[in-house]
Amino acid sequence: MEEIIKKIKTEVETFVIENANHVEEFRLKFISKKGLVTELFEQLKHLTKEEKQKVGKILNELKQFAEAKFTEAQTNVAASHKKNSQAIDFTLPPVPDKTGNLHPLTLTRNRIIEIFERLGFSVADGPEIEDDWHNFSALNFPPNHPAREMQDTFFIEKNPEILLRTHTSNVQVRLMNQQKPPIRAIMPGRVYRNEAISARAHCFFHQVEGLYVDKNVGFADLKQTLYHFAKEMYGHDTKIRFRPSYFPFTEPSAEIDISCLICKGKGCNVCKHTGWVEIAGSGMVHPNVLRNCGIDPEEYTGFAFGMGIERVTMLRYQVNDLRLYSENDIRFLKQFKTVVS
Ligand code: 2U9
Repeated sequence: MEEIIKKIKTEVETFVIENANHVEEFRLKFISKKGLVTELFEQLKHLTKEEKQKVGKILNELKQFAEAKFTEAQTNVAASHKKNSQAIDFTLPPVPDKTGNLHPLTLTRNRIIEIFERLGFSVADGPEIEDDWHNFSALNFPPNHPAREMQDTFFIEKNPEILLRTHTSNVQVRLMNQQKPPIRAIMPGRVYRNEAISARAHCFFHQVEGLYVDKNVGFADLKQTLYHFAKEMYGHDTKIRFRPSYFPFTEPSAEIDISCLICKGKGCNVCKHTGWVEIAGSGMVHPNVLRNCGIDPEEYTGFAFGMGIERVTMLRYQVNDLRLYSENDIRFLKQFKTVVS
């Protein structure tokens, strides 16, 4: 009988179980009521007491061995069935698209760059931590001039000459120092102001400034360039107007308004019933600024402009709170998903 037990043990060991059918075949063959192992227990009654003790022990071991193999196979087959059915269940709803998207300010900045690049403007970059000269003095802000108060910023305590730039004009100063005209470039970047955070103000925001310096550059060039920009950015029926203004670094200076996109100039809450909304500041580069940057104002003239990217984005997408841009709220950000082919 020991020989038979040995033979059946080998059969149990070599029985290949790959699916639920095999599990059931194994159960029927070895451990069911009519299975081989159960049958061997029946045979025990024909043995002597001593033989029964000896053979019973190995038979019990065989039973435990077969049952353990059965339980393990049952678990494995169930797990692989679950895995396979998940992989091939085409009736399930599609897994939501988890790809990210560009920030609305990046979308606007890219669009602005696209428009100006087609007019021959290059893109220039410079430091956000700047010295007083490149941020203020070179731009014709004399020390203690009230215009500095309007652009209060964050200073480095150990050295008040170093500050966080209040506009990207520092890049223009650096560019003019490095390069001879003609210069035609735009400067997108982050800027800082000492402001309490609210829906309408923030301690940092983003700007795009532009500069065109060459021989015979006039106010008409400025007007036409920004008119073209407004039409490309806001639609071809957009109207534009220039209002006289003051900036230390330009003379003459003008604020630029476009006809309200919401009411098309009729008057609404967005344009405070004027029919116009402000989009940028601009002007002819002040001769002092050209001189400070090593350019002869008798030979060259230039125009410059600046706009807030948050403001352009607000008008584009009707965003009414500046804080939304930096809170990283996915419910806000995912609305700007663009289809990328
Ligand atoms: C140099 C010479 C001239 C850049 C200019 C403005 C007018 C302007 C504001 C728009 C909204 C800043 O973001 S904002 O708050 N900017 O009104 N910026 S002209 O003029 C320059 C710059 C550099 C060397």
